[in-house]
Amino acid sequence: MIKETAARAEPEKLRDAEADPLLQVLRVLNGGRRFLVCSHARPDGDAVGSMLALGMVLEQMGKTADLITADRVPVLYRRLPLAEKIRRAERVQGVYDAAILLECDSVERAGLEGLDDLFLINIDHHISGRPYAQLNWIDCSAASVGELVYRIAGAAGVELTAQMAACLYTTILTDTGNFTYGALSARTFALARALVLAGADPIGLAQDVYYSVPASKVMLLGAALNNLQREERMAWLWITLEDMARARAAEEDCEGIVNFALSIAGVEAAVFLRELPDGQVRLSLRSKGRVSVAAIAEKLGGGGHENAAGCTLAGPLERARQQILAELRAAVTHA
Ligand SMILES: [Mn+2]
Repeated sequence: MIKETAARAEPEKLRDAEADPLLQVLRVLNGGRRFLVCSHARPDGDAVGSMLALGMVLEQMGKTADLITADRVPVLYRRLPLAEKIRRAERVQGVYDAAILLECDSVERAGLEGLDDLFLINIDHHISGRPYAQLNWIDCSAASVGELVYRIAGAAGVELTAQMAACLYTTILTDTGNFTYGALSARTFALARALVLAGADPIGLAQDVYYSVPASKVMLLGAALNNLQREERMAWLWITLEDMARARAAEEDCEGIVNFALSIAGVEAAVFLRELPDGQVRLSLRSKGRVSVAAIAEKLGGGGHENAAGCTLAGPLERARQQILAELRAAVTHA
């Protein structure tokens, strides 16, 4: 490739190095040799895509990067370039100059043992993001944490390869629900354009995510829709352990089911409840309009974005359902 025509992420404007978290991150990356890149347990498209892209950025910078998650990469994202580089582990071992945690609102969220002894860099775009690390960069205006990785690439001056662009495009595609929600702005589309120009294939990537769904997921959706209930501006649906077994479903098959409840006209808040093997209940909360599900999730020990959040409640399912509906009812009434 001719150097002059190589795609690059937009370079950042002149910035105050002391105050600027991006430049602080870059300084640590420039100063080190070996890095650990992690994201949250049960990784989603943003987690996987941004980990892979950051790994590529570091490699171009002449660094070594180990990519580790607590749970395996979901089937939908295994076709991303170099997805096989992400290793599943329960604990991290080895000597690293820093561990970069992508969209984890706490060290625990990574689900990995052994992170506490490392120099931690926390890069997040969630409203529930907390400055728990030695270095924190939390920007809620980013549509995906991949957008922040793109800015690292720009600041580092590395070449925006087609593989990197594909991973970053997927982070935006999935975190905005196919460009329909989240921190979506003209800037998001400008970024998507830059990534397509750099070689991301928007049709192919959308087909990998939205039209390559395992049959088990569609079966599970059927069971969930069978349990769909509505009360004025709220809708909810749930899955029992028995539903999971009958559909031969994996945990990742639950992703996105809540959106079907939210898609109903006139519904402003939706929740998907899932019975966990340990008896607890996992909740995915979504809203459109003014209802903040982040506030509700945080109150119940979880976190997330204004319109997309989650938390885990004590079981049984019926009790968790009553609890969340009471919270949602209050929030919808006051919104
Ligand atoms: Mn994200």
